Amino acid sequence: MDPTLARRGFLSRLSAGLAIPALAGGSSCGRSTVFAKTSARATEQERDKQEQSQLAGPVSVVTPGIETLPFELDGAIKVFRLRAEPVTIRFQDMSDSTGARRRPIEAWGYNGSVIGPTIEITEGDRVRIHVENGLPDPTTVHWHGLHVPIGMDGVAGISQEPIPPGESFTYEFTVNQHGTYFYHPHFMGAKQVGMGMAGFFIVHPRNPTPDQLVDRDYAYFLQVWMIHPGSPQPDTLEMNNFNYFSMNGKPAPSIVPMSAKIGEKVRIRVANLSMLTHPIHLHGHTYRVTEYGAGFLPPAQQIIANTINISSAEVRTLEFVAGPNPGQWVFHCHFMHHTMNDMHRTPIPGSGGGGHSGHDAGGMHTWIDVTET
Ligand SMILES: [Cu+2]
Repeated sequence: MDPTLARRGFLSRLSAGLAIPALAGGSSCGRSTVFAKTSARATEQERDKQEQSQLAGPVSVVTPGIETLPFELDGAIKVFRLRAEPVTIRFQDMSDSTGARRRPIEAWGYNGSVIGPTIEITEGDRVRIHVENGLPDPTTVHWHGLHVPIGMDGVAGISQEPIPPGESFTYEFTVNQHGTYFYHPHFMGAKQVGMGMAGFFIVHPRNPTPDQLVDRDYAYFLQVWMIHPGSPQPDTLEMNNFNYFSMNGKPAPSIVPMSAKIGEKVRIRVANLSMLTHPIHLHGHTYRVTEYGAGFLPPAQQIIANTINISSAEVRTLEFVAGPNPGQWVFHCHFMHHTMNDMHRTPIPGSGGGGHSGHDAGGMHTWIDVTET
């Protein structure tokens, strides 16, 4: 089958309302198992999922370690459910020299996950999103970058009253744009975003051109944290100093990595909702920056690079052909202090991939496993 037609077929099915399979790897709730095994298993499952998707056409977005939010159909309306709630996640406890211990972090997220599950739709879709507030504080949800009616913009005190604890609010709007967007609270933002609340909102183009199609489509969300010694709670008053740096709610070596075969076209969508800028670097490849978080850039405005700064509330979408050299090519923030956990240099024994003895870094540091077959 013509791969372009196959991909378009998939997008049609996506818009027709087939639920997207959840990514293996589960929520970001704590795991005290050996992370190397966890990561390897997640990678295998993710590879299986992607290969199955390829048979049917294009791939859906994979947010490594984070589920894609399922939906129900009410006529043509895609109905999603988000519950804002406290979520205990686990970061490396660097007081443990074996690297095995994890410390609980009392974060806030959605549906038991930090970051929240990824919403994935197609341009032209109408969505209804029921938001239940399971937090002790009021909250709202803002749809960052989407052209919604003012009453759906989620800004407390401006476009709606905040949702009290225990109550709900329903957002409904039609999305007539494509690109990589995200959702986050717009009530007590410094606190609630700082507690971890955010998630991807990804919109596929209704009629993609062949150059907008890829074989692997990944998404990573950047966050920073200040977790004081002995405290499980993020310090959301901190403005300058942070000691944990996460991608999809986990610092390395717990970040679920990517994979691709040589010759496959890979897309990585990176969103940053932290208080810092992150220069994101990929080894062994040159990527094309195809999006600044508002849909595809015209080709003449796309640039090539191997490192690009992503400032707060920005998105950069990077595309490249995997290879020609196989290997585990690391993908990380190049502020080296952002590749540490709690100001400690790793490696952590037993945490590496590919048979190596240990992961060389913490923080915002993962890789893409490029293989021959
Ligand atoms: Cu950084």
